[in-house]
Amino acid sequence: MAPPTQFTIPQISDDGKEANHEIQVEIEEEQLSQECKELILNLPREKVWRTPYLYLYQGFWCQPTEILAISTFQKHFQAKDTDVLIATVPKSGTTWLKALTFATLNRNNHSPTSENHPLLKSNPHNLVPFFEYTLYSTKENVPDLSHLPEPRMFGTHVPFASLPTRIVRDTKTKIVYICRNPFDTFLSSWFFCNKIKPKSSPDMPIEEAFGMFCKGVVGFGPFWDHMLGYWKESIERPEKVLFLKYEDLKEDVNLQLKRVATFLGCPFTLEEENCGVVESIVKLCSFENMKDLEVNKNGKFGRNFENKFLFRKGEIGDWVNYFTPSMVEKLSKVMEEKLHGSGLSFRLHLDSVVSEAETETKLKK
Ligand code: PAP
Repeated sequence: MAPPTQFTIPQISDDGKEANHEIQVEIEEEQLSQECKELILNLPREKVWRTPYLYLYQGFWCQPTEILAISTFQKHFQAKDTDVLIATVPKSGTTWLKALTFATLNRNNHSPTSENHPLLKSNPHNLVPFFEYTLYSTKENVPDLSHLPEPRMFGTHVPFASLPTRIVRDTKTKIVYICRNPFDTFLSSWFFCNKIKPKSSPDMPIEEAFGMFCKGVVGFGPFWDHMLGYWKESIERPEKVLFLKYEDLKEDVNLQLKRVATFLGCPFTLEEENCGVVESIVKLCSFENMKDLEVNKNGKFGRNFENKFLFRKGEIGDWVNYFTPSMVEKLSKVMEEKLHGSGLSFRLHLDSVVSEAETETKLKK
């Protein structure tokens, strides 16, 4: 059987020479096409920490290289009815959901108990490639994806409103979305950014990163717009968008996996359930299993990011160990203000579901 397609993107070195902010800006702008430079010059921007600036593009914040990739993706991607898109807020369970979906859709080709399963050799980001980081990451690179085996699986952090109509309207492409309570999402993101930053840059103080997060100035944010875009669509078109939460997967991943399989038109049969296929996929994709794989301990993806940084704790509620009372109060207020009335709520601890209206009161107890 042919091995699954692996996707990689060009590496850029991090030798610690990114001397200062201005030089970094120049290097970055130098590498961009004229078209992109002009586009960026007219966009609102905010100075951030890991990269020189984030730009407000189509209502969300991202880096210049991402803008270029996203606009190429928007122009060129040809969707198919059988495509599956894993859409996520960064640091909300992307790696996990990609693994679960890949294993589920390929279970007839690759038994989840096989010693040669692709997920034992490859990181999920290489098996389910991102549009913006992998497939359209360079301006010369407009890939021909038409020959990939179906169903094709792709990943993206792009907000719903910026997905091309070919995905959203013109085809039956299915979208599985995951997000996570913003407390843990922020914390996971802060840890990750401190790990992948150039060695020469100082660590980002948590208060500073948190301030930007609460203002919405974070990659692909504001987080509330990101969540609400997919949330509303999942309510209006449940056959198009399946909306998942990291906390629900943590609580009962078997149940959520069955929902994913049914949504994607390949429900588990009774026989499969009796044979333990669901459990085998869950075990294969578990945090403990994936974290200990050689590829995830020593492999790299994207721009020299180490796979091991994708596996930190994998828990709900680690934020309690880092947030000060004022941080709790601030983010609770942001959630209340931005999510109020939407019906979207999050589990902040293992043992409680906290709605946006209740968040502040509960946390003060
Ligand atoms: P990405 O946006 O960079 O792809 P993403 O996979 O969405 O990252 O999120 C990483 C988080 O998912 C990490 O959370 P933590 O920092 O709070 O620990 C990571 O540990 C967690 N994670 C990764 N794989 C799994 C898994 N198999 N099961 C549960 N959680 C996981």
